[in-house]
Amino acid sequence: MKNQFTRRQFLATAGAAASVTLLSEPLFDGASALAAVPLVRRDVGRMDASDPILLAYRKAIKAMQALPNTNPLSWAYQAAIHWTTLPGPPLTAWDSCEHGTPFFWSWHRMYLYWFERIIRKMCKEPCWALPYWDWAPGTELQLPAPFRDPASELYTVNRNPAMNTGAGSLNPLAIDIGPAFSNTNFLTANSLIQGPHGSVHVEVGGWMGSVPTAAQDPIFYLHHSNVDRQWNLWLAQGGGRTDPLTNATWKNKQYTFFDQNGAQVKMSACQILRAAQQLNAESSRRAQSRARQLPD
Ligand SMILES: [Cu+2]
Repeated sequence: MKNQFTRRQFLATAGAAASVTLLSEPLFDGASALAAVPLVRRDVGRMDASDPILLAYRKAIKAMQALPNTNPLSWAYQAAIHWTTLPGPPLTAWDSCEHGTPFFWSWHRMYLYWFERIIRKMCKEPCWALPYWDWAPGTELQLPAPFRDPASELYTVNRNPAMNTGAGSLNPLAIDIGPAFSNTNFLTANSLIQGPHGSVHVEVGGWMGSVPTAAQDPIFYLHHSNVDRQWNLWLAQGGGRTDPLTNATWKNKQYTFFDQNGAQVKMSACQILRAAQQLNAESSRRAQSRARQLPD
């Protein structure tokens, strides 16, 4: 089962070593008067295929697919940062996903952080935010309909055919998030959530069913947007649930990504712990710069 998603654990290795530049701008802006225009990650189950967010995502995918694999902003390169089957020695940051480790939630949050910025740039929609696929027992068990249209950039034939026709749906028993949510220890919950997460991968199948190909499927990012949301929902339950801030290794281990300009950046978990505020800080910055660009 090497390279196949299972319900629990996936392989992981260190990413390729490389020299990188440090982030040059702060990630936290704090409150702003313009934060009244919040940037929100929305539920894809409440969107139809003509939703501007999905149209913009399609536009970005198309633009990224047109770039060569060696360009960090290309669809193939971004997917390869998770893991890849592309031939040749891995390029910077390829094959770096964390599964079966304490860094599962945090690494994937960093990955989405930069992916979201790249999509904004590629679709030229500064207020774009990644939707989430709210899979959980009793919610959205079918693959979201806009991802099942063969004419769309959101579609790939490389899935379980029944999921692609809409005839198939996720097995509620396999995607039970209850055990992860009821546990109050971060590292245990971070481990347990990988079970239902892996089941979604397996049941969507095709590219999604295998670590080296999973991130080529456009639904991957909405799936992980939901996993990311689950981290916040887990914390919001309280009862002693906290991020492991006393664990220096967990907080400070650095990973390499690329920003929206294709420049290497390093990031660690302690930089992405205020997800909602960071999304809104971004919105404020964008709104301000948009206002400055308006002709009158
Ligand atoms: Cu995953």
